[in-house]
Amino acid sequence: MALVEVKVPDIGDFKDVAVIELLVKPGDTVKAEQSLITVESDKASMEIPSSHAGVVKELKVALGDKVNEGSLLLLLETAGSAAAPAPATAPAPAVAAPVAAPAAAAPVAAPAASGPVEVRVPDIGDFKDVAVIELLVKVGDTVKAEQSLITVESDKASMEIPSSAAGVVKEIKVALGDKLNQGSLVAILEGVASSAAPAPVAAAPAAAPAVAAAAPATAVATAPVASAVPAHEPTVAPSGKLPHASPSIRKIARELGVPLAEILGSGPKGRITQADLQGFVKGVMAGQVKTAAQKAAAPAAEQGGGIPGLLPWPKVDFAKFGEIETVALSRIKKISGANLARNWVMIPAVTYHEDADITDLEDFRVLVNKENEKSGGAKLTMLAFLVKACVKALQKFPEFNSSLDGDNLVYKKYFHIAFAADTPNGLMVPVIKDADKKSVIEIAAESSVLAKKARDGKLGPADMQGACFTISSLGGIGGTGFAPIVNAPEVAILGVNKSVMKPVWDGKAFQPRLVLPLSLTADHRVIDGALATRFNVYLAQLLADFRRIAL
Ligand code: CAO
Repeated sequence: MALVEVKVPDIGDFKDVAVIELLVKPGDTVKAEQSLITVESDKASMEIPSSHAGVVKELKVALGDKVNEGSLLLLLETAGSAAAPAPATAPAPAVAAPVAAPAAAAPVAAPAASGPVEVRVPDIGDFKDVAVIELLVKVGDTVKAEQSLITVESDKASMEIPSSAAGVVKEIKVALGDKLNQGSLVAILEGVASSAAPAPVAAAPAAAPAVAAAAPATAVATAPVASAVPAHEPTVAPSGKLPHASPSIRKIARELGVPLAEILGSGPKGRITQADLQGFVKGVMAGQVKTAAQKAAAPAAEQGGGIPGLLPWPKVDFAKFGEIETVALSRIKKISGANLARNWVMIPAVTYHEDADITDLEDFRVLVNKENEKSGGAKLTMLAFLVKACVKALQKFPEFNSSLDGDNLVYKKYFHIAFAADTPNGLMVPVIKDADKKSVIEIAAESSVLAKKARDGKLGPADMQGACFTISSLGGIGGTGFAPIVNAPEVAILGVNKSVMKPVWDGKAFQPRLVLPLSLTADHRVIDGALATRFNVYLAQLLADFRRIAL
């Protein structure tokens, strides 16, 4: 056993940076390069990693302390004297590398007093091909010099790229996912005033394990709830996770006293965006979300899921009864669980069943697909027909295209239809925007692209926002009916199972017909049983004779 002093490594020009987070405590076992504390200057925050593996014996810093290169952070008990991989003052490991080379960074955008100004990525050190993960401004925004324009991220760190000039954003030259390097063109400003290119602002490295789903997603079989939750909706992250957020977000959170660790990030890898922060604050203000501190202070009666009078969850020592294995719930499951529970408890939902005769529609689908096989056209899916038919039904019954907002009902005049997609990362719910303006073929092609993106973990938050109504199709798998949970703030969801040939009485004889089981769950506060059944009957009529869509 040897006692090792872990010190702040080379952090470039950063001086007197404040300790804003202690990520370990005495007794914790840490790996080499594991983050120990987070420090922050006015420009950047960064995590200081451990130079050794071992057990934390004593912390030598407290929150608020100012540290510099060489400051003693903690004493670590290591396995042996030879265990030290590098002295603490050796060059900083990559995660703490001062990628934000402060104002010394070479000016990249040519200063200009007026006229268009090109803003390019300044010197970002050794970082290459960093992906754009957030666009922080949009065309038409007025930005100040040094205001962050985009966030980029490598596998080690994220940083904000600031504007080299003040002005109005005329054009944004990058998109989410683009890979950038020093000198890459970011935006064109209508120049008002300019300065030398400021330094990029390094944010804390991605602390949470990479989650392929960029936005909230659900992994629960009966409802694609969380995945369709708009990114701004207040969602609470499991506590104990390191918040993954840019310095500016951290700063705002600190100023407002917002517990960042309790916010669920909807950005890539769970990054907390400004919208997430605002959504959380709004949620707390509206009493829809409780912080951990508020929950702890709540009376015992409220402990059962926040519902007065509900018993707490039973605590059972299962090991007393046989062998067990405990596996932590995935992040996606935790998120979706919270959303499902809320929707289940808060929505008086009823499921209505209907059979649709899709014999002719399926014949037509097969025929068109045969034709398209020769011409190489897109494959028509039953889902695409369902989307189109649902749009028509939503137009006829606008209550289904609404959302409750307190005592008001908000009717949407647009028709964005979400569909559940089963992926290796859990259930994702991409949204086909303006489905009313698209043909069935276009919807089929778009849903196939979105489903692929979902399976590849490439859906962005925008792909999953704004839904009016959701279709959950288990038709490719089987089943005869189910009761999907309404995906708040939507008011209804359509479940679909596998179509089967059934004998259907035509008044004279039984005929073999292909029957598609529909299960519509609706929020009874908005939609009563008669309306729901009318919707279902109409939907079944449309599917039975698709010519009705043209009426
Ligand atoms: N009845 C009978 N067969 C059906 C069918 C139905 N209702 N729906 C699809 N099929 C068939 C398809 O025609 C396809 O057959 P072929 O390969 O011979 O053409 C096969 O089943 C597989 O289809 P699919 O379901 O993979 O494709 P899709 O375009 O119809 O659906 C998608 C796309 C994304 C909805 C689907 O892949 C998926 O992920 N479904 C699961 C969704 C889910 O988990 N929902 C539960 C959420 S909890 O509420």
